[in-house]
Amino acid sequence: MKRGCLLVSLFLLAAIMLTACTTPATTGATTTKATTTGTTATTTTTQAGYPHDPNLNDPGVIPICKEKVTLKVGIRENANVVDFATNTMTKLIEEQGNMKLEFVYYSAEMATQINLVVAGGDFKSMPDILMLSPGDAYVYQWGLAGAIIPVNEYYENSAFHLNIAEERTGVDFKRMITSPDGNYYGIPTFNQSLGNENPAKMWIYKPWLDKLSLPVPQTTADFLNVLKAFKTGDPNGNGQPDEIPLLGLPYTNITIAWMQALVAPFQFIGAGHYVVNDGKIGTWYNTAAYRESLQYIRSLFAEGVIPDFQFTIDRTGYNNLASNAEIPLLGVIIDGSSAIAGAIPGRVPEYVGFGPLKNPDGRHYTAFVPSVANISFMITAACAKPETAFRLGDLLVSEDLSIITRWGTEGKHWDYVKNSKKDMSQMDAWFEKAGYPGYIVIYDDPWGIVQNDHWYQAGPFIRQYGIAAGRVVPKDTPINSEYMIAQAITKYLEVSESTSKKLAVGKLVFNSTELSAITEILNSLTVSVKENFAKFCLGQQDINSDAAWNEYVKQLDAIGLKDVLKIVQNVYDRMYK
Ligand SMILES: [Ca+2]
Repeated sequence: MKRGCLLVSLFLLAAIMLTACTTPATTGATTTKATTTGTTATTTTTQAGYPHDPNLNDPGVIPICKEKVTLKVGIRENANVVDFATNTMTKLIEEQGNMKLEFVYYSAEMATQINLVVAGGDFKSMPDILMLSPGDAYVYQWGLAGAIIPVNEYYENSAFHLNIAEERTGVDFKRMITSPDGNYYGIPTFNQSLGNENPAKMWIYKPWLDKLSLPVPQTTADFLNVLKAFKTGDPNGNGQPDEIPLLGLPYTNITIAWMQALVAPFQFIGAGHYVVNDGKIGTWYNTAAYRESLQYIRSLFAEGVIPDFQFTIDRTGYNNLASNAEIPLLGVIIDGSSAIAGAIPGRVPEYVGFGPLKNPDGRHYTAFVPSVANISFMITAACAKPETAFRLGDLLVSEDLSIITRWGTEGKHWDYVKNSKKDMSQMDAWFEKAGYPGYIVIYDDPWGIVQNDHWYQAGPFIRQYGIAAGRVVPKDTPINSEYMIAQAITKYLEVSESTSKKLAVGKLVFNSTELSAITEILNSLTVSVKENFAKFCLGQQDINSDAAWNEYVKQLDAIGLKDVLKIVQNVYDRMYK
């Protein structure tokens, strides 16, 4: 009881602090832990008079149900989970919920299987709950068909952990799961990831800078000079002009890290097509600023500091050059993924993070790609206890279970740092400088193996930045991709926060009419943007020629760019205005 009271006080204190605080970056370090045991003194948004299912305790009270309730849960089979029915996480949930979970298994094609049932109209044959992320189009389609139910009133009256999750993340993720009819048809997975949100991070080979007595470049102009010096100064010392100053990963999508990093000093760029400016939807790839970035990138190709084979190299070719055993060949690597260190074995500590590059005229952006929430828990029309089912989903997004579903049993596989069984003086928090102090300690990571401790992230969970970024590691942990990201990211976070976040378009939920109107046009636009990017970079089209540029812009309009932007504007207004 004492623990419950303390936790409630902490929660209230945290809630007050969060109310007073409007900087999203600081909410990652929130230590709110609000599962209360056997007490009714909880804070909820429950409205007096809402006719709750009488078998339910107040939101946030454990157990959820007064009398035990059985729920049928539709879930994908997972070869890495021995048996959901006997799983340790299941047992914990059944205890906290006073529930019995009966699993109904589907194949990897679960979305297609469910869609067939929905089309057949036999909703009552479905389990009470569907745990999968079928994508917004299916969610809305199934909701309109009446196969899954809207849960807006439960968000309003019966949510507990969802409300705390909103405080933990500092994001109103409900916006991202709002269907075109205004309904929420489920509970989401929302995983805030610093690394993924900032995909175009840069590392430079420090021994070459030292050899040539050059400082770490800050601006686009510095950067060009450094790359030229790498090309001509033989910094690897073998007497051969074999240095590749900059080589990026193969250009496969409409954006790729190296391109984003080089466009960003001129024009904000995200991961897809759109940019928002004071509520107006546009794109990055038809602006005068993008043209300037192309002029800059063309100059890098013209100087030979990015090789022309950038546009033909594949991943194997890239890896071979990056990991060349005898002598280092690559000056700068640009990547967003957790595979960075794997590409440069033996040289990881020698590549130091830098950027984002500043434009000498003062422009400074990062490529910023906001984390999105996707529905991964739906209650079907077959469910006789929908509010109880909702409470199960609400429980799953509690901080504890959101960690458990990835890292296993608390106290055995991991602990919050405050409960650590390790000597914390021997542990490092790599992201502390970026604003994320140590938060959890992992003893033994049951991932990538067959196990029966957790659900392998099936179903919903919500994790704020501070969880993954707050993993502490033993001081003798070898430098790896995580370390590289931690070492590079602080400056990216600052610039994202100050200039780029507000230009990034978050999740857009389309209806099927909108989706079918834009899909083919977007595919054609992607092809055109990619082809023309390559041609301008390689000098096959002259970016300094107004005629060539105007022709490119005209081509985009002919494909239907304006039509797409008009539809997307409507969707954006519907969701965010
Ligand atoms: Ca050389």
